[in-house]
Amino acid sequence: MSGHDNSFVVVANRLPVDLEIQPDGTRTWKASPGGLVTALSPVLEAEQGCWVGWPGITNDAPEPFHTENGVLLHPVKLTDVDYEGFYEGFSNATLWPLYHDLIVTPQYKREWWYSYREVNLRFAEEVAKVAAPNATVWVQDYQLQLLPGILRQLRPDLTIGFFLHIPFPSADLFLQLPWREEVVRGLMGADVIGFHLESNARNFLELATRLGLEVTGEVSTRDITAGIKVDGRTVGVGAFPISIKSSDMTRFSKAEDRDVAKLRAEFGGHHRVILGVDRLDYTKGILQRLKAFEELLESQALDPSEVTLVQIATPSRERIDHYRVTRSQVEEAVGRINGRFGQIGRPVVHYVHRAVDKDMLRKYYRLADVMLVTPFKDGMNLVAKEYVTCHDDGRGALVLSEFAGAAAELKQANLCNPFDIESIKRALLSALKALDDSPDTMRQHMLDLHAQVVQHDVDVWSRAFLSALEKAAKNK
Ligand code: ADQ
Repeated sequence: MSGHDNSFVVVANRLPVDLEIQPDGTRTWKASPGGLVTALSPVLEAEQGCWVGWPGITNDAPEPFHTENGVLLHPVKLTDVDYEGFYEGFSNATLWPLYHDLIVTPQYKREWWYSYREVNLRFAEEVAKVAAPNATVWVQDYQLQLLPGILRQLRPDLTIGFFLHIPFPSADLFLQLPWREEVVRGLMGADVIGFHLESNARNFLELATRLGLEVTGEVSTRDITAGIKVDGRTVGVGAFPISIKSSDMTRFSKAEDRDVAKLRAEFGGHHRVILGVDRLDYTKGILQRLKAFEELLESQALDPSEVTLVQIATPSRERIDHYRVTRSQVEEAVGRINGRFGQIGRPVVHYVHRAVDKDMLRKYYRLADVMLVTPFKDGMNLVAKEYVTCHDDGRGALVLSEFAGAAAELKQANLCNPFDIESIKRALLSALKALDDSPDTMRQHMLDLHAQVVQHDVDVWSRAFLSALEKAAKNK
């Protein structure tokens, strides 16, 4: 499947780069944040495909252009009104909380739904224009769930895959959605629908049954053995756990390891470094992990002269209320903990609120003795996979929420329940203690985690999905 002629098209809400206009009018492109871009960029580069998406600023859509890695980017214009209704509204204040098991209450607003419908139609029209005859189109994520259905009407020749990057909730929760039939009908336009986990896929099949559709087979991983019958065809449904391009992460040169040693010295030599890396999102449980750390300092289970917490948080969805509140709670907690336990010139929590470049991020992963990944709910969580990929040296420990999709694969992690502060505290303390008391066991755990991700990297994910899609296309 080679896409030079637009025979392979990926469509996602956002392009892999964001357009930024400087005060002097200069236009620059910057990598856009998040896990979807991390996972899909290598696939598009390998396929030399076309990527249709929003360029990250409103009211502007530059002409299509090629990236230096040979991917054709095809920008779709969104107005301020679209951005508010489709993106901030329906996608991120209705669907995001609903699909993350109501960590905050979803808002159901008709104007947002109309905007979601309209923008999905616009994306579909763009794709219908650019896709070659009989092309394969791979639609990404919750912002574009109506696209498969619209696209099938506009271009019945296309083979259409859909992948959901976030969890799919139980039918009981999903059925709250006032436009539930329309969303399911939209998804049913696909030939194959992929989720991260078998449990997500089973939730979807149960929903289909409850909406009166006929379901066949049982769900499996990296294959299509279950389906839903609709309009005389069968939509394949399966689990495809996403991953990262491990070759970008694994190998550390001597010079890089020297940089890591320097960083360690800056933190005070034998200090234990605990790390968090997240988009600043209320689903990621950043505040809970800070509170757990604070309580451990308070009870003197941790000594502030021996541990440092580094929290790197990328700005995200900053105009949405819950994100603003989360940011201010996190920043208040950082200030409070440093005020209580830090020394002048030696904070106990280091916090940055910006994106860090990948090379730097790798060094922090390599440095960290314990990685804290504590989301309340997460489709997969690539940060956990990135961390263990950086530890072919067998060093370090991963504290991982049971509610991250990654927990299904990363079984040797120190699992915790992020809703229970005591559980986060226990997992962190036992990871730190085990690093001292049973280094050989911890080393074996880390090497097993590392091998799991390296052997199931993003190529395994995309190949499995695309070959399932190809099979479905042949059987049409
Ligand atoms: P996200 O919610 O964005 O992804 P995640 O999977 O952890 O979450 O991916 C985040 C990505 O952003 C990682 O590649 C990480 O390195 C990068 N990142 C985070 N903070 C950063 C920082 N400060 N600077 C630079 N880079 C940073 C969504 C779903 C996940 C799912 C992915 C992929 O919510 O559950 O795993 O899509 O499907």
